[in-house]
Amino acid sequence: MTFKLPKLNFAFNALEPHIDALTMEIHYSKHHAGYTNKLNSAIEGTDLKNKNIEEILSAGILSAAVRNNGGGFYNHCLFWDILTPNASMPSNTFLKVIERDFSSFDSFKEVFTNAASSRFGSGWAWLCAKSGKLEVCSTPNQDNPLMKGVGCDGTPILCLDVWEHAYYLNYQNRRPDYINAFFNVIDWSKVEHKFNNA
Ligand code: MN3
Repeated sequence: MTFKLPKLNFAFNALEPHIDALTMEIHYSKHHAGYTNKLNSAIEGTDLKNKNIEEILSAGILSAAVRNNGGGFYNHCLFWDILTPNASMPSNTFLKVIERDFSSFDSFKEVFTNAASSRFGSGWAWLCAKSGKLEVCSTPNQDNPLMKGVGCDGTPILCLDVWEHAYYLNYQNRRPDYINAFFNVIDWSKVEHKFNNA
């Protein structure tokens, strides 16, 4: 298939002040578009052309071009999907799942924040569903839990981009401030929906 940049559910400036409009615009229309176009070039004329993105990423040994651009395509699709200008807390039902697996929402927040802040260099922090349970992990570069051997598995249901391109214009070196702001723009109903479908 030919992969397409998904439509954003919000305007570039809708997540301000947590994520600024210029960062959103460049991130979506340059970075994500770039991964999408390069993924399409990388799979052209190969067997991967018949597969969906989940099948491609979980296929095993991937070329650097497919791994980096396929990961970049998938990761940003999930990231945009779980962001919203109308954030709220998790539902009572999902809060119970979070409390069961992390003891409290605050301690989930702490575990996720640690994963995102301790990722050296560029990468992602993840919340995954694995056998009905929640797990947090992180990956380097554009790797993700669908890939084999990344030390992180399960079905991704929430993610945070900690590449500098995701925050540097507004936060410069202050990655912890960006991570903290992220909690103000999470669409928990989407995350819960993805958990239930995992
Ligand atoms: Mn990015």
